[in-house]
Amino acid sequence: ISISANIGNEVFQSPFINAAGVFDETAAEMNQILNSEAGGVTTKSATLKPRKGNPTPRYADTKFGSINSMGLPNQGLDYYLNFIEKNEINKPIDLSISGTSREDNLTALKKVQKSSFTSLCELNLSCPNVIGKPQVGYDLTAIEETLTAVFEFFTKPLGLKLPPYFDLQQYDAVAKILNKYPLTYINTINSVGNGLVVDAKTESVVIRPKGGFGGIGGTYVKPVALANVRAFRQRLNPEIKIIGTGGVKTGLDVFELILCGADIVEIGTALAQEGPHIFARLKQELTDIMQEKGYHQLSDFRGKLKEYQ
Ligand code: RRO
Repeated sequence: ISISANIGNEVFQSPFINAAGVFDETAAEMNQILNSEAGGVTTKSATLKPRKGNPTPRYADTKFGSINSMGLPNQGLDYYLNFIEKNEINKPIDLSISGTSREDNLTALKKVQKSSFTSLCELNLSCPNVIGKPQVGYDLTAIEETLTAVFEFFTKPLGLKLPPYFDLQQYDAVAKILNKYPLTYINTINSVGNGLVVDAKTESVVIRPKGGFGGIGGTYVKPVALANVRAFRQRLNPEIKIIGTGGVKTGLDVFELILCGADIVEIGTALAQEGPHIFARLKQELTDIMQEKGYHQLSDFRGKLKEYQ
């Protein structure tokens, strides 16, 4: 059985990697991902300069997932470019960029364009936690203007990290815009922004920033992730690949996202809770399911979700 998958010119020997923001702020963490059964590594969304992020506590595990308002703590783009340059990494890299303004995103992407980086670059248009900055992914005009500006100079493989959408006409409108550009992939979904978790015992919120509001991940969001992957697969040009992210905890979750059309999947909350050995478990569980169903490769079932006639 092969569980390899391709995005652009990159080959993932296994179809799962860390989601941006989990086990990827420092070189030590990224090396743990690279030394696991993960198919590649994603870097923490980078800004031009290092950032400390929001005040703590800013992440909490909950029964069915997590809530976070990290606020983009990261070591700065140069740190991640340097990590990639200095280490001979033999797995695909998902270099995540998340400037806090369009100008910063363009400056960052110009830097990536000039660098020796050749793997996948992902522009995060969906961070819900930078105080005072709405998610660009919910502003269709801003998406279009950003992409127009980016593709005037950017020629490396580019992906977009999108927020979850909840209306079928939103998918139509977003896909219509994305299909006009030479995107290599999208990554859907980011956390479900600005949820609220309550601790009844203390009668309090569980994270400090923004009065307790934060991005929700984990089991809660799996149906939203499945829907976003499926809806975009039905609408995007076939050349645009899809990274499916949201609520993956088991090999069965990986199977379901691929059935909806994901090329590979990313793991956030479950990786934060279980650590990088989760990838060995996912590999075992996914291959067991494929064996039982008689599938030899991911393309045997990718996107083949059945509907009632
Ligand atoms: O750092 C964060 O607060 C964060 C980011 Br950039 C993001 O894209 N998604 C998220 O849930 N948290």
